[in-house]
Amino acid sequence: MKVTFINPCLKKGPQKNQIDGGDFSFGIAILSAHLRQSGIATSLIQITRDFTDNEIQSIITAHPSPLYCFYILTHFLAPLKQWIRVIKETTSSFVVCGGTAVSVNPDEIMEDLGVDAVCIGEGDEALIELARSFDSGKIDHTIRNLWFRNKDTIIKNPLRPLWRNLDTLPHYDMTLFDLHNLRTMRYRLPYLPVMVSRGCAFACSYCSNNRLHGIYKGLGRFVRFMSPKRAVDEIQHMLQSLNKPTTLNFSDNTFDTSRKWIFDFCRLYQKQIGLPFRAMGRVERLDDEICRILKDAGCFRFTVGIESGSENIRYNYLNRRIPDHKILKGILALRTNGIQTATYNMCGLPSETREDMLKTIKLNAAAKVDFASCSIFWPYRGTALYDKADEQNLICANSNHRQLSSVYEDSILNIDDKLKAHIRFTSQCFFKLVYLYRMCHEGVCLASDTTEATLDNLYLGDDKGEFIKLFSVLGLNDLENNLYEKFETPILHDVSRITGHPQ
Ligand code: B12
Ligand code: SF4
Repeated sequence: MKVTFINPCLKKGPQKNQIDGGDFSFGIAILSAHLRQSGIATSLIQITRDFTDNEIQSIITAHPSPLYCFYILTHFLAPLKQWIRVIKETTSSFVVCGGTAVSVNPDEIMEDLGVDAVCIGEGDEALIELARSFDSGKIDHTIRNLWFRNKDTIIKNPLRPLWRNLDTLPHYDMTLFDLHNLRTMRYRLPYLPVMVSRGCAFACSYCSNNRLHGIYKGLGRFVRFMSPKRAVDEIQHMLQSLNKPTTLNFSDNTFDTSRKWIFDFCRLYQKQIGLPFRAMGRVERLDDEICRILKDAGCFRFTVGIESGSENIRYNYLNRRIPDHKILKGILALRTNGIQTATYNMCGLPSETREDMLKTIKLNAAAKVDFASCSIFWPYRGTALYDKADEQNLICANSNHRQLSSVYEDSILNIDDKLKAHIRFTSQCFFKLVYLYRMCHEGVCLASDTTEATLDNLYLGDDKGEFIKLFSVLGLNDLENNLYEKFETPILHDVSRITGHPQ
C-alpha cells in the first residue's frame, strides 16, 4: 500500500515550464516518516500552479493510492476542492485532510471539501492507525483525532494527548521533496527550512495558536522543543539529505522561548554545524546576552513581529501586550550585536485607521529595521480576530473561497474601495515608506520641501502619485533587491568559507 500526500503551494505567474520544487512541509515530512517507519510507502504531489481537471487526472493516475492525504491552507481552498472533486469522480480512494486550518475549523472544512475524514490536531499516530486499518481491509472509525463521514452523520472521535517528547519522533522524511529545487533553495541566498519545536506559548488573536491552546487544554504541554542534542542531530540529518551546504531558516514559531535552551542549543550548533542561519521570535525576549549568543552561533538575521505600531491595536485587537519601548529595545539589542533585523507587520486590521497604519511605518522607521514586510490581514476562521471582524460585519459571504496568491495581494474584508486601495499601497510600498521616514528622521534631505509633516499628509490622503515620484527620484524602486544584495552577498561568502564549498 502506498499513501500519497498532496501539498498546496500555488504560485501565480508564468512558470509552466520552469522546474519548481514547491515548498517544504514539516507536517507532511513527519507524517511520511512515521508511515515509512511502519513499513508503509509514501509519495508526494506538490500543487505548484493551477491545473486543469485533465492534468489532475493524469497526475493522480501516476500516483495511484487508496489513501490521499491533503495538507490544507485556507488560501487555497478553491484549488484543493477541485483536486478532491477530481479524485472522487475518478477513483474510489479515501481522502483525508489535516493541518492547522482543519484543526481550528473541522466542521466547515469537512462539509466544504467533501472529504471522507479530517484530522484534528497532531496526526502522528492517527495517520499510522488509519493506514494500517486500510491494510487490514476494514477502516477503523474509532481512531482518536479523526472525524469520519459515515453516510449522513459525522463520527467525531476525541483527541489523544500531544506528542510529549519530540526527541522520540523519527527524522523528517526528506526523500519526498525535490530538495535542490525547493523555492527557498532557489533564492539568491538559498536556505533550508528547519524546525525543532512545536507550539507557541502566546495567543495572538489573529493566529491559529490562539485556538489550538483551547483544543489541547488538559492534553499535555503545548510548547515543546527537541533537546539541543537532538535538534542538532535533526539538522544534520536534513543537511545530509540535501548534500549541499546552505544557510538555514528556523521556522519555529518562537525560537527565543527558553533562555536556557537557546544558550545550550547555540553552543552545540556553533561547534557542530556553524552555518549561517535566520530565526524568528518574540521581540520582548531579546536582550544583549541572547543576541550575543545568537550572533556567535551564526545567526545573521532575526525576524520579530511588530504587527502594528498602534498600542491600541496591539493591546485591544491583537492580544500582543508589548509596549513600543520594548519593541525598540529588542530590535536595538539585535542591531548592536550585528544581527540583521526584519519585522512582520500587518495592515487592514478591523478598526484600524490610516493613522494607525502610519504609526506602524513610523515605529519600524524609529527602530531602524533592515527589512520590513507588511501583509494584509486575512481573517482565519477559528481565530478570535475572525470573530471580532465578523461582529463588525467585515466578513464577506464568500471570503473562504477567495483565492489569493499571498497575503500581500488584497484585503478580503467588507470595507470601502478607497480604504482597500490604501491598504494595498501600504502593503506593497511598506518598506520604501519605512525607508523614507528613516531618511527623514536621520536628517537626509529628501527633496527641498519634504518634511515629515508633508509625508504624513501625503500618506493619509488618497492620491499616492507623489510617493511614486519620490521613490523614483530617490532611487528607491529597487530598494529591497539592492539591500538583499548588500546584506546577503557576505553571507554567501561565509557559507563557502565555513564549508570550503563554492556557492
Ligand atoms: C512553519 C510554517 C510555515 C512555513 C512552512 C509551511 C509548511 N507548509 O509547512 C512557511 C514559512 C513556508 C509558511 C508559509 C505560509 N504559511 Co505558515 N505556518 C507555519 C507554522 C508556524 C508551523 C507549521 C508547521 O510546520 N508545524 C509543525 C508541523 C509538524 O505541524 P503541522 O503542519 O500542523 O502538521 C501536523 C498536524 O497539523 C497534522 N497534519 C498536517 N497535515 C496533515 C494531513 C493529514 C492527512 C493528516 C491526517 C494530518 C495532518 O499532523 C502533523 C503532525 O502532527 C504554522 C502555525 C501553526 N501553528 O501551525 C503557520 C500556518 C500554517 N501558516 C499559515 C499561513 C497563512 C501561511 C502562508 C499562506 C503565509 C503567506 N506567506 O502567504 C504561507 C503558505 C505557504 C505554504 N504553501 O505552506 C497559517 C495557515 C492559516 C490557514 N487557516 O490556512 C498558519 C496556521 C499560521 C497562522 N496564521 O495562524 N508557513
Ligand atoms: S507569537 Fe507568533 S506564533 Fe505565537 S501566537 Fe503570536 S503570532 Fe502566533
